[in-house]
Amino acid sequence: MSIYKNHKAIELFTRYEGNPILTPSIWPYRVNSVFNAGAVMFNDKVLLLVRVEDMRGFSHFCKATSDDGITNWKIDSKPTMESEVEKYPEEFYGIEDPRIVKLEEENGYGSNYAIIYTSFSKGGPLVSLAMTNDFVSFRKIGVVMTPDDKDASLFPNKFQGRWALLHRPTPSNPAMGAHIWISYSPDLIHWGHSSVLLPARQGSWWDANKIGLGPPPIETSEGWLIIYHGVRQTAAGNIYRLGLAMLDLEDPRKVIKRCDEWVFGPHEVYERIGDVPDVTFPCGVVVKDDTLYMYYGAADTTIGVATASMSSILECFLKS
Ligand code: BMA
Repeated sequence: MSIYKNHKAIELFTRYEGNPILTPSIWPYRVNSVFNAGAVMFNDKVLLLVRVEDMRGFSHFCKATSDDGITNWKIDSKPTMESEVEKYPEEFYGIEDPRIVKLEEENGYGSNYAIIYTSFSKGGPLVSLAMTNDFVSFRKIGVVMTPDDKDASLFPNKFQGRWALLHRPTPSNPAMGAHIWISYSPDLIHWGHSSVLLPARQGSWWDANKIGLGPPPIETSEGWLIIYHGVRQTAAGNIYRLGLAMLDLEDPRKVIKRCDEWVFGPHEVYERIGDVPDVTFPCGVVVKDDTLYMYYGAADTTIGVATASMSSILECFLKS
C-alpha cells in the first residue's frame, strides 16, 4: 500500500508487486533483519549477498540465489561470510553493505569477484576488500580505507593501469558535508590520488549535506551510470532517496551529468516503516537485456526489487 497513489510523479522504477522479496521471517535461521544486498549474475542465476543483522545487532553476509531474480530464493542455511575478529580486528562489530564487482582485468589474486564492504571497527566504519571465485570461500584482503569511510565500490576495469575506488569518507566537521570521492591504486591495496567526485549539495536539496554510492558503477553506452543515495535530514528523521549521475567512460573523474531530481524514495509501507524508517538503500543491481533490476534495503529491515529499462534511465540524462 502506498500513500502516494495517483501521485503526479511518473516513476522511473517499477516495484515488484510481491515486494518485499526477502524478509527476516523466511530466513533459515534466527535473524533480526535482512537488507542492503550486493548483487551479481553468477552461474546464470541472480546471486545476492545479503546483509543480515543478528539478534545482537551485528551484521554478516548470507547468500541467496534465484533463477529469475524475483522469486524462489534459495538461501544458505547459515552465514556465508562472517567477521573474523582474530585475523581482522577491524571487523569487531560486524560487516555491512557489500558491493560485488566482477573484475575484468588480472588482479594478482586469481579471483574474479571483488566484494567491497564496510567493516565496523572499534574506530568506526571503514572500507574492506575480499575476493572470491565461488561465493563459498572468501579471501579477505583487509582494510583499504581507514575510518570513517563507507559506501565504496571498485570499477570492473583499470584506468591507465590503475584501479579506481568510489567511497564516502566522513569529515570530522559535519558542516563540511560528506561527499563521494574517487581514489586510485596500482594493486588494490595502496590507495591515493584522491579527489572529491560528487559533492553533497547544500540547503534544501534532497541530496544536501550527505550522499553515498549505491550499487557499483554500471557501464552504459553513455558512460558509467552512478546510482547514489542522498540523505535528507528532517525534524522527523532522515529520508534516504536515490539519484543518478553519469561519469566519463575513459576518465571517471569527469562527471558528464548529474540529474537534479531524485528518482526513487520511500513510498511503500515496507520502505516507510521498519528498524530505520524511510530508507531505500540499494547496494546491487543486475542488468538483463534492457532491464535493470535494483535490489534495495527497505527501512533497514527487508529487501525489495524495482526494475527500470536502461533506455528510460538514459533518457533521464537528456531531460534534466
Ligand atoms: C547508512 C548505512 C546503511 C543504512 C543507512 C540507513 O549510514 O549504515 O547501512 O542502511 O545508513 O540506516
